[in-house]
Amino acid sequence: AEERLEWWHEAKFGMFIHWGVYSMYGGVYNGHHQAYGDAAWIENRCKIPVAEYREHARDFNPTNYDPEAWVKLAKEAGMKYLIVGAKHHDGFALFESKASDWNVVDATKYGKDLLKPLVEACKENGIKLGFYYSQANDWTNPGGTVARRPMWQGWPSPDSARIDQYTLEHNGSWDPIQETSTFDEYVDRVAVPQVKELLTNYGEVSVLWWDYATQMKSYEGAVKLEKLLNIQPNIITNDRLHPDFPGDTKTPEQGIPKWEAIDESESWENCMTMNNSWGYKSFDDKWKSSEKLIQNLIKNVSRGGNYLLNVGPKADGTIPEESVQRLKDVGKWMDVNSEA
Ligand code: FUL
Repeated sequence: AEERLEWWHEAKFGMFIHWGVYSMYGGVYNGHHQAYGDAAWIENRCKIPVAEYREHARDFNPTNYDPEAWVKLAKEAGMKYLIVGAKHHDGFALFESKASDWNVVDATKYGKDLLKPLVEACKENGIKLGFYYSQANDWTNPGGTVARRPMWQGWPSPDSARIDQYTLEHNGSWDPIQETSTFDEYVDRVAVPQVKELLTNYGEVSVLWWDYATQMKSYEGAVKLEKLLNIQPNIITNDRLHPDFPGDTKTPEQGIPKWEAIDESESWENCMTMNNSWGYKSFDDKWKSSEKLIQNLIKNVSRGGNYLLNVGPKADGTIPEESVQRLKDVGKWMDVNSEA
C-alpha cells in the first residue's frame, strides 16, 4: 500500500461520530417514533418542513459537550482515529461557515464552532482526525439531493399520503424551498466552499469521508470537490464521492465482508453502529454486546480491514451510557491483551 495510507492501516480501529440537529429528536417527531432506520434521517423520514427544522435547531445547545472526554474515551478503547460528521444529510454544518448560515454558529443558541475544540483535543491526545461530509444529500440547503424515502411505517398522519405524493412528483423533495436551486448551484455555493473551509481552517485533516456516491448527480461537481483534496496532500479519502471515483478506501457498511469477497490489494474499512442507528435514537435498545463488538474488531482486523465504530451523542453533547460502557469494555480487553 501507499505510504500515505501507512498510518491508517496500522490504526485499524476508529471512532465514527454522528451528531447534530437530528440528535435533538432522538428518533421521535411530534410524539411519533421512527419505526426503522437511522435517526439521523428524521428530517427526511418525517418530511419535516425546512423552516420548522431550522426553527427547532435554534434550541440546539450542547452545554455538556466535552470533546476532550470523547477523545479520551476513544483512546481508552484503543481507537487511533476519529471521523466526525461535519455535515450530515440534513445539511447542518457543525462548523463556522461563510457559505451557508445553516451552521452551528449562525443557526443555534450555542453559537460556537463544534469542530475546533475537537480538533485540538485530537491533536493533544495523538488521535488522527477526519471529517465526514455529505456532499450530495442536503435536505436544507436548497439544491442538494434529497433521496426520496417513504414515510416510516405506521406514520398515522392523514397528511402522509399527500406528502408522499408530493415527493413522488418532486424528485424526493417535500418542501418547495428545496427546489429553489439546482444541484450544480448547490455544489458551487455550499459544498465546494464548505469543503474548502474544512480543509483550510482546522490544520491537518487526515481523512475526508464523503457520503454518498449514488446521490452525486454531477460528475463535474465531483471533479471540483476532489481537486480540493490537494489542500491536504496526505489526506485519505473513501469511495463515496461519485461512482466513477474510487478514492483510497472501500466502505462496507454494517456487515463485515466475507473472506471470499476480499481483494487483498484494496484498503477497506467496515463502519458499524452499536445499536441500529447512526444518529442518537432514544428508544433503540438493540445494542450489540461488548463481546460481539470485540469479535467484530478481531474479524475485521484479521481479514485485513479497519473497524470504524459509531457513537451517536445526545443533543446535550454526552455519549449514551450504553456506548460508553461498551467502549470501556473494549478498552479493558485491549489492556489485557497488550500485556507482554
Ligand atoms: C449512510 C448514511 O445515509 C447514514 O446516515 C450514515 O451516515 C452512514 C455511515 O452512511 O450512507
